[in-house]
Amino acid sequence: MIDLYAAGTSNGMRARIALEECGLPYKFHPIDLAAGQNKTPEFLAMNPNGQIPVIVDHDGPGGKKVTLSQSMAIMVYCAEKSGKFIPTDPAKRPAFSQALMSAASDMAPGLGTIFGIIRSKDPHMPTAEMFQKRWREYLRVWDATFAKQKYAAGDEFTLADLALYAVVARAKGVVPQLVEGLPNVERWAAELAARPAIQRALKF
Ligand SMILES: N[C@@H](CCC(=O)N[C@@H](CS)C(=O)NCC(=O)O)C(=O)O
Repeated sequence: MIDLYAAGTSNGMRARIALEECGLPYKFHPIDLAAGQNKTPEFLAMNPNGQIPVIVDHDGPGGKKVTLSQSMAIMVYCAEKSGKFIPTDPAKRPAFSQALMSAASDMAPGLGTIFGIIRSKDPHMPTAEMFQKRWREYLRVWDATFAKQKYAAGDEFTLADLALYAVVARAKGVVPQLVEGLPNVERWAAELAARPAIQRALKF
């Protein structure tokens, strides 16, 4: 059994989507960030950064307990544990890594930066607009990619789709104009939104 500590942010969504899609049994512990439940001594013992998501797998490799933070590390852990969503064909791995890293290092931090600025007490709008323009440009490139191929890393559905979807779904929920008018992204996102595991995962 795996314990999941998360909230309904894009990083929290990623961890829960991975657990659901990989079919790993887990117990969900909602963490109220506004109430500071991520800064208690018990939580900091699991992740000294005081951030969600965290998983505790009581039956990790060798039967040992594994405590893990970082949404992408959790996604990869779940994929490896279940043997799903990572291409086994070495020829497909470079495109897979590229797509996964785009979701991890461009899309997710970019969205976090935009949210941080627009939710601040005195938002500096030129900076917000600069990051929104950059994020939108990343997504426009994704739209062109989805015009040529069905999934993020090619013709195979992978962890990169799941990682990217959490960010796109979260952006759509908070700043809908960031994702509007990109028909290929919309087609891809609609397919993922219809997956029962994703629907279960997003009920925070
Ligand atoms: N790189 C980390 C980022 C985690 C993160 O930023 N978590 C946010 C919610 S999305 C959080 O817990 N924020 C509360 C805080 O920093 O106090 C990951 O991918 O898991």
